[in-house]
Amino acid sequence: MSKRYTITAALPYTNGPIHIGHLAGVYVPADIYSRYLRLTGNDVAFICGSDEHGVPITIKAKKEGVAPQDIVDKYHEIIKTSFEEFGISFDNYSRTSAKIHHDTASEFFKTLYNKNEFVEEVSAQLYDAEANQFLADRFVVGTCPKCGNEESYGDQCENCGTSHNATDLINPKSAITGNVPSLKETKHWFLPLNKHEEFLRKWILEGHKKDWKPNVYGQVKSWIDDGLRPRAVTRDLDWGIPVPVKGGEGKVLYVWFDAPIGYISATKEWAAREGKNWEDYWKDKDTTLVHFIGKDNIVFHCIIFPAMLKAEGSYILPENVPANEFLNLEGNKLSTSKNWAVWLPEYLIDFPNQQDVLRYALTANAPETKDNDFTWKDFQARNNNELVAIFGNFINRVVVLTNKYYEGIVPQPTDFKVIDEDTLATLRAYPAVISSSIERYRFREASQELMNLARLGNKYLADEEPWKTIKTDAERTKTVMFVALQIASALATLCEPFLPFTSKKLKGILCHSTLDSESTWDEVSTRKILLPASHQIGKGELLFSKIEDLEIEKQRDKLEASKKANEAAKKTLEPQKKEITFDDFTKLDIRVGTILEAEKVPKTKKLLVLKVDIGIDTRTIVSGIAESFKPGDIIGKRVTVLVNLAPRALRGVESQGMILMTEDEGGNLVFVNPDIDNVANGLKIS
Ligand code: B3M
Ligand code: ZN
Repeated sequence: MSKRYTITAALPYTNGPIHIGHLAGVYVPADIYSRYLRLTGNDVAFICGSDEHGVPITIKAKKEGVAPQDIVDKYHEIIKTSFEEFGISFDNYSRTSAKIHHDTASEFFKTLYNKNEFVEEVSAQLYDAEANQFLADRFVVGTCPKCGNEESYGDQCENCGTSHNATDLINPKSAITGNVPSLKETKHWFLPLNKHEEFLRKWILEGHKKDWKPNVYGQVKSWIDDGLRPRAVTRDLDWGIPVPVKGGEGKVLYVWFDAPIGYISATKEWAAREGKNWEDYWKDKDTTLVHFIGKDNIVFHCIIFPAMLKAEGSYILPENVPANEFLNLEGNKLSTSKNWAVWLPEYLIDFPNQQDVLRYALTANAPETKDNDFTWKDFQARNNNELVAIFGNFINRVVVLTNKYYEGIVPQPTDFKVIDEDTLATLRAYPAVISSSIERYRFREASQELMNLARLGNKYLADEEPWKTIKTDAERTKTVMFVALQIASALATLCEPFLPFTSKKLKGILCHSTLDSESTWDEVSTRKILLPASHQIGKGELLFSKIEDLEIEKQRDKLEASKKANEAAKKTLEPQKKEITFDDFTKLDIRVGTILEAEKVPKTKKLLVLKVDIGIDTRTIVSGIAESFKPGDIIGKRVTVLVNLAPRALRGVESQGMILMTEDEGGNLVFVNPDIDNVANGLKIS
């Protein structure tokens, strides 16, 4: 029975191109699912678009010295084009800078505001006085209060997935200047998640225990069990959707408030274009809503967005959120900023017309239940040993022999033996087998079942040996080739969600379009005959070709090069700071000194307490260098000291200055010291 589905795929941030991690985690499974639903006769809106707000984009723009709009325009085009070329069959790929989205998100905010669903509160937020800016989200890094990861962002820890408020971070530091932020009061609107806790508990913990993936359910449960707190949904930033209510001047919506609404605005845009009613896809209880996301997005899609939808009141909630785990690359975490990735646009150039190879390799090795590793060797093996040796080989034999023996005309079968009947019966079971895996979001398993169908074909040919019987038993050969052609036709239909380009090519070879009617997914089970006798098929054409070692080596060299470039980039220099006057400079009192004593500050990892002779006196300085130097090794070291820095207490010890440090080639801390020894302590640096 035809049903209506709204399928969403996480909106990628437009701060870089798409890589294999995004594809394996979100877009390939979402595309398989959507294509499958369409093939089985459902009404599908497969929705995505660019996520163009948020701090990562501002940071990228700052780094490149351009406006955020330039960054999003550039990557929106790159991402959209590469998805199209890769065969991701979105019904609409929109963007959150579109007017329709700004309007939709503003309206949504106003509705919640008018319903009193927000808590308005003035609170102290992290502020970087030098940058003259509040430090929201990725503008601040610090230690995660939950797992201790020292590089957690203000809104989320990428290590443990926890989402928190920036003020929860331990030892926060500005990502802009590196400064320790101060606190400054500012007004924000908070979504009181605590108010929705009961509903979330019932809806997910009681309602979806069985059908949600254990990794998703487990994460959600632990958050709810920890107790939900209000989350700010506005920010003091200048890039984003302006807060549309009084008092919101100069503030924007939190990117995670506006981005999921992007699914709704993209659906509206599509519906207007197609003459449909968007509300059918978001407000009709009979519509099934499914969000495809990566595991770092779980809290936003399972807790925050549903709470927003619930608070608004007129929307349906997701039926499932089949989040994947992460894909690593050759043993290391994928990273846009570290350029450790296989980028989709580059893949499309390096492997022209081989979209399906990557689709298959990523599906067969999808990180569905745990993090997985992509290796170029595995990619090569999936292609050479499965796509070429099993699928391609079977099709090639069937097509070549049909052309050779019967000039491409499907022969009339005669007597079916048990093996023929059994093979056809097994074939007819495949749609249900593959469906069952897909409907449970087990795409790896589904792809393996598809390959098993090709294996069935190969085994059948190997057992029946038509190339031998053609010399001895013409009638038997006809039946065997007829059966083999039915398998080929079934493969053409059933591979479509996974290998859409191959499906198209294969349907072309088998001339599906000249059939009275092509069998649907379900009819592969129910129709007795998929390719009738007398049907003319076309000439053979290779579906897949072997990938040689050389090509794989090239890709590995590329990764090696990006590793080196990344290391070099680490050493690229920070841009010059804001100009200062000579007077500013003369305020600094920097002198030569000698370290006389050094000791670890108890219970700290990084801190040493030093006694330093700076000529005018001997003073105590606490320095964060304990991970780089043993106390005993630095006694007697000549150092350069900023001596008139206001004293401050670090772990209960008053520090009366700062030792100047820099890094060597390998990124290790080193002292900045006079280059000859006979410089007296206390001499000023000028
Ligand atoms: N832009 C986050 C990400 O790429 C993101 C998803 C938004 S979905 C509404 O991880
Ligand atoms: Zn953490």
